[in-house]
Amino acid sequence: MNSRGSGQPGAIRGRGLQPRKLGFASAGSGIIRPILLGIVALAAVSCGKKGEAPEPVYPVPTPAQVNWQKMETYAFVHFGLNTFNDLEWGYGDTPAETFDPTDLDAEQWVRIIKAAGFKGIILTAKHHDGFNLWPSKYTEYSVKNSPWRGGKGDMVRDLVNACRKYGLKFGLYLSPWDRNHADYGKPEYTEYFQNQIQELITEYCDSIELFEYWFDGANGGDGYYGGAREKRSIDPNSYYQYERAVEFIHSKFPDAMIFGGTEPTIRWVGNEEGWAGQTDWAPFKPGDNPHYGSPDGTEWLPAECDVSIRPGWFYHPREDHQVRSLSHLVNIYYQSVGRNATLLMNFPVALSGKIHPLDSARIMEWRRTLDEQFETNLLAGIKPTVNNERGSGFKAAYITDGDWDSYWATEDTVKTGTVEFRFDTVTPVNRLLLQEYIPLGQRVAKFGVEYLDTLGKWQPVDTEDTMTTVGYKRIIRFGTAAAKALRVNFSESRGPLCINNIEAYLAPVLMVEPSIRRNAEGTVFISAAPGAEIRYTTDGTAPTAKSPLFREPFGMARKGTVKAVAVDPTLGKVSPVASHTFDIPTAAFKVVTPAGEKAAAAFDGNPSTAWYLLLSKSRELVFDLGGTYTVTGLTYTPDANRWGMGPVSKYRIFVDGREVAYGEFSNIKANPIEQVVTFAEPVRGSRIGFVVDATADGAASASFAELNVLTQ
Ligand code: FUL
Repeated sequence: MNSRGSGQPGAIRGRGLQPRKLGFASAGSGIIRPILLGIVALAAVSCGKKGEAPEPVYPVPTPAQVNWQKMETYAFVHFGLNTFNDLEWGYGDTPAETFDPTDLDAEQWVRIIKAAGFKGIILTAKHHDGFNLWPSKYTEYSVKNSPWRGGKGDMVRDLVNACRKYGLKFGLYLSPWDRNHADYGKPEYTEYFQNQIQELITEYCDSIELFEYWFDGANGGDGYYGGAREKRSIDPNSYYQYERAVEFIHSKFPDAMIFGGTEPTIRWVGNEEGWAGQTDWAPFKPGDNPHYGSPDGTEWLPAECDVSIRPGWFYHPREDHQVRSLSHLVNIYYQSVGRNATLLMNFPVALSGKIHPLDSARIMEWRRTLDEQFETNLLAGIKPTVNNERGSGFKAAYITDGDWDSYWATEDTVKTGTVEFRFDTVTPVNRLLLQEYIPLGQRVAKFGVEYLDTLGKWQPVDTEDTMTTVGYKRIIRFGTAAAKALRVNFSESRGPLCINNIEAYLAPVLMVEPSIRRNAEGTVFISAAPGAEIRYTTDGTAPTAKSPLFREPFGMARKGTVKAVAVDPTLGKVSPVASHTFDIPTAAFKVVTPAGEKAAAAFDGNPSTAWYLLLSKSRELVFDLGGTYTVTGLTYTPDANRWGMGPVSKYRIFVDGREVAYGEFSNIKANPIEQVVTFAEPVRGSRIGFVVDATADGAASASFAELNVLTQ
């Protein structure tokens, strides 16, 4: 999550998921309660079936943890002083007066988030900078001292009202670390922190269900601290008195999930990219890798994948072109919800106080795509055959009856099993969704999936997914199989199998246009969404589903245009056309100045790599073309990675020492994309000079992700 993690062995860096007091230590209600609840829940489960339900395989979830996991996806909103100061972590001295959204509309957030299928919203009520989005009675550093609505605004209240109006669950993020507060690090701050938790819970959540409280794990360090401007460190396990906070939260909202702190009921997955391990156990013990958990975990701590729809958590205009792609966001769904975790998707609310249109458009594309991919359950109503049944109360038919609480179970001595689904006709299929009945614990440790092909032979599905754990939900993607039947072989489990749901789908291939690139050697690479065929042309004509099939990278060390489409081989759908015009290959380019530099990353055809020109060494990059050409211009791409720097803003260009162009890339800081310079007239030459007169951010080095020449 961040470099400020506790860093202690076994602790979860940056999230403060400290080794929790295990067993029945005097941990207060924090630990005993979930276990007691879990036992009560199990009693209900086991008495509700004919015959005996399998013994639970501990640890097991509380009913509240089960209901939370059933939410599957919910939203994060980062909004505050950082938004108006282009920051991710405010130092604590940012003037409250800079908080001034022009058109704040929490209902717009809620409408978009609900329409995209998310079940709740967690708001950063106070981030590390200490600025409060509600007019707290405990501090002046809040919206009440901002120009927004003349100091009468209340962001938390607006969002609670919007959530209540549209039926969305509400969650609170309250950064324990406060870089503004003069008393941070002293006992007085702990009281302030506790008071604010109580203030938010009692005065804002009286009319809405609080589903999650988020204690950020970033802790301690340098900050403004009322003007002290110093470094302050604390022991998060004791200083914030999390047990006290959780006791209060659960006194009002017993089912609220706690993220972070010393009494968590869920765990951070361990990254900010939105993926859980392919093997992902909800059972967890201190020292486990949070991406995976472990089968001998002592507590039920399911993983939460938090990720932002853009590179940053807060809004930055320069990231408008970096909203995650549709295929990336779809992949995040499969790698979080499809791997026994939940997805907490962040929306950095823009300067207006609304979710940016690019973000809302992309997340609605995501929603439509997922609805398409999971439109028709091909196993609905099919009664599977199994190798073993525990009795009529746990029969195989429960796997496809659509009732989450009915499940197939094997006898106590049977920890492996095969479930077979027969189709009436040959059925194309490429997704399998499996669920375990987690109130009895997480069991499956390994499984396999086969299909009966048209020749009557069982074949393993063609997948890159590792088929180990299942848990609440596991979704396997595989090459479209023409199946007469499907078979799941559960080969390892921690106890008798308890499978409550299996579904299968034919997900259409994602019809996003392919990406085309060429490396320095002139080799062309084309990629598209999984399962797509790629059809392409190299003569500039528009490709169709009948154009040549792209099977492997091919050489094109010449000028030319490659066009490509993705084709769904089952449904015949064709994506929009991708097109890339390549000029002379860069393999022959040789850097002359700075001497000794190769600047390979500037000429490798891969915009995600970049070379930096140290301006104190040389303000000019001179390179030889390896031949004489009629040059008409060039293209320049700065380093556009999240922490990329040094985009060139002012430049001059020379051909064989003669200045042929100069100018500025005026919006390059906000939009660091490929820039095209066209010369007033074509120039014959063999040596290009690119002089950096300024970088947009004043960096000491200028970044070159790509540099190409345009020739006649
Ligand atoms: C991290 C914070 O430091 C980030 O700013 C962000 O709030 C993320 C969700 O959690 O610990």
